[in-house]
Amino acid sequence: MARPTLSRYLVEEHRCAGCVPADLNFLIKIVARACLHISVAIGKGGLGDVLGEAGSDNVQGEAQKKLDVLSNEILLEANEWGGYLAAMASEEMELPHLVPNRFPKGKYLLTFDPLDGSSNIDVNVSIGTIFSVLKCPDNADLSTPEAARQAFLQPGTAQVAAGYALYGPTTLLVLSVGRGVAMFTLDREHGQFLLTQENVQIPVQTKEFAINMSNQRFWEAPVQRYVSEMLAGKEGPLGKDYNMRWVASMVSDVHRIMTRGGIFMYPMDEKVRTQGGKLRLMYEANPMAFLVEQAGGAATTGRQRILDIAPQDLHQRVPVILGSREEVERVTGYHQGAA
Ligand code: AHM
Ligand code: MG
Repeated sequence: MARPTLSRYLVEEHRCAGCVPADLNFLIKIVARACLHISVAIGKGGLGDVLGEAGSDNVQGEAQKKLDVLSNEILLEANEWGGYLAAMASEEMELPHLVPNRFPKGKYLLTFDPLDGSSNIDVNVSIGTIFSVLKCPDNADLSTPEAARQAFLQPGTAQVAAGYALYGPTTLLVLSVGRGVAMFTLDREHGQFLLTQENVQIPVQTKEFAINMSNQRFWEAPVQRYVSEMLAGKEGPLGKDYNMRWVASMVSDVHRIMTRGGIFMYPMDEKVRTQGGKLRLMYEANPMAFLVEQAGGAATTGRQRILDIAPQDLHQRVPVILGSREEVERVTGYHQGAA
């Protein structure tokens, strides 16, 4: 039997669980199409004018790559006319992008990191797009981009869908509409995403961890303890040998965990303390935490479930510890013990 397309998957999810209304279905398909276009742009590499610096900084003060800017534009243009969105927010824009008045407005909000893993763009290592969908509150003030910020400040538990596209040897779309996680592979010949795995489950235990070890001297005591116990291997208190991986593209590191388990940590450390952490809550931590929980894993800051955080700011940063449930619970327990 032919593999179901993304469109068919969404229709069937609606039919059996009612969780994908027509406008959400449309939204997800347009995001997927934008990801296909981003994938094509990335694939041009040195043959197109897509590599290198854009010559500008984003709101976080980070130098933007040409592909960061291009991916942001592709997502904005693709999504603003469809009538299902009220506004969009992105890592690359200080303020929300309101749907222009010439288009109808809808009931959803979309946030995204258009191209995650920017430091890997020019070295041909896998990168991705992360997105999250929220409902726009009925009484939201969308009169100006400044006012619209407030509408986005909802906890991760309010997400109605989240996903990522991974631009690797194959382009994948990994999606949850709140009933488990499904993976789709881009069929490049036909330009469509086909279902390749349903009901993704993250193994509860793991022997693989992902952390940027160069930050070791900045970590807090609970993470120091956990990593030193893992490094002690079979002879240590955890009684097993661990392996380490760090791609430095969150999408790739999370995808590995989705596929074969593991724990990913970008914890609080002294280098990032004043800004609250490294990764952004609204378009990195929340969508990934939603997907990981939907796949049976766990996601915390070490001190709190990520999806329960009440956001204070659109570009808020948080510590992130996610993946195989028992390992996340262990390191979260070390934080509680330390407190
Ligand atoms: P970006 O959105 O600007 O690419 O930054 C986020 C990335 C994550 O993908 C990755 O986990 C992390 O930053 C890597 O950070 P580091 O370079 O400190 O290891
Ligand atoms: Mg990012």
